[in-house]
Amino acid sequence: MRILVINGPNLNMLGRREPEIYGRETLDDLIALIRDHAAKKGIEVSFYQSNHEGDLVDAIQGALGTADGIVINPGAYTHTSIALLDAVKAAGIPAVEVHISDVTKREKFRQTSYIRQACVATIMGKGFAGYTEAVDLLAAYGDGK
Ligand code: CA2
Repeated sequence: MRILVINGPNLNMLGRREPEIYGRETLDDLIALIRDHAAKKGIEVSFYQSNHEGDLVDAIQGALGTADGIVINPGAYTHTSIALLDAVKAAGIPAVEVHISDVTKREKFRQTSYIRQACVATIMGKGFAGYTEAVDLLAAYGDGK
């Protein structure tokens, strides 16, 4: 099982601003948490972060043939990007949408998710634990196939 974990715009700023929403831990801390969790389960994980929509599209397309599942926090592109939705559909790889915060309890503009309709599940409001839950979900999904 190989899982690609993708983080979108501004998630490289984790731990540096807005700790009341996103916590005090950094993107490197998040990567270490997922890496340790996956290693215990024998799951191969790789990581990608970009602030650029087209680069995220390229990363999703690049998962074809190299990953069996995608965990994606598209950041603010969740709420705007049909290109990311199309990329997940085109790749045809099971994907789980993750948000650190509970977007349902935030501003109205965060209530739309384009990518959601191409994802097998959405996990939100669980902090960094949402990513490890997504890894487990994809592993179980893969076993069921
Ligand atoms: O809750 C999430 O994970 C979000 O995907 C995070 C996005 C936001 O636009 C979505 O609505 C919900 C923003 C990521 C920004 O991350 C920052 C981290 C630290 C400091 C500033 C921004």
